[in-house]
Amino acid sequence: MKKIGIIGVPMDLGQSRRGVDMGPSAIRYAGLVPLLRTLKYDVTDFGDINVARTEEPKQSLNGLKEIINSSHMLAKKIVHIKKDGYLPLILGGDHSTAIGTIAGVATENKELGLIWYDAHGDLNTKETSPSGNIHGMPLAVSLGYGIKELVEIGVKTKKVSPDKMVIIGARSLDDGEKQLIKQLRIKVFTMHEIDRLGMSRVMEEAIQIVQKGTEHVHLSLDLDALDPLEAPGVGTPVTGGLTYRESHLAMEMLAESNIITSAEFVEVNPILDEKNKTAQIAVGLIGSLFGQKLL
Ligand code: HAR
Ligand code: MN
Ligand code: MN
Ligand code: MN
Repeated sequence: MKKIGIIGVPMDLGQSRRGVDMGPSAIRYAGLVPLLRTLKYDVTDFGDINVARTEEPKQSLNGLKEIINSSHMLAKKIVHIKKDGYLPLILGGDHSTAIGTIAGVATENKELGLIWYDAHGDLNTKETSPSGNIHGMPLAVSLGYGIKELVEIGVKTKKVSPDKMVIIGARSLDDGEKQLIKQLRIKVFTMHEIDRLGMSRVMEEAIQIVQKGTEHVHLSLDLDALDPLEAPGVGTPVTGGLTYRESHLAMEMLAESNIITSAEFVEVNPILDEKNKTAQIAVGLIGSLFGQKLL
């Protein structure tokens, strides 16, 4: 039986709206573990990373120290459960949690494929960020750009190569992010490409790119990739997003391709949600990712 190890990261210091720290609880309450067990997985919930609490007023690079610490803890925990044969499934928390997740799943000698499913690029550095919020920076950090203490977490500084990753669902990119995308030639399926090609073709192309020459593929799914009409419980909603069905199709195609070796679901904010709807969507998507079928 395949083993899945769940780790929660109750982190809300990477952005300015409180409540996303309750995301891991909301996703658990929406029935994650029982669902994975009906899908015949051996599931262990390893609980939450101990994220430092602070009620300090928000400033630029708020929470940096705490994010560095919790990212180290998360990366270490992931390395440990991977050694024990678990597929790591991380529950956020804001997207700054991806810094620790990717540091934990990236290994020294094997290249990591990466799917970044998000309305945003999260490719800012301290210099390009319009907000100073660290949840807008984790993809840049994983590519080796940004604050040194964050880039240096884990076994190597550059965890992902630009040619082994894709961004899906982007519709809010800052100027500095656009520049980095062009400079590194990152493949971005914006909403425009998804409208034109359809999700089926986009996923076929994405799977080709991320699995080339790799044995590890990580999915980083930010719930704000979905349209806020369907998934309202997120801190930085952007209209014109992916539908529920497109997102399920994407997960179903990943399940069929059998390439995913780790995943994270982030940015669920129960305070902004409607009756835990967004957490329920997250659980449904996780179900599809792990092989749940309609028939
Ligand atoms: N790009 C903006 C910034 O850097 C907004 C980032 C919002 N990020 C997330 N993660 N919700 O995708 O501040
Ligand atoms: Mn052990
Ligand atoms: Mn994000
Ligand atoms: Mn986002």
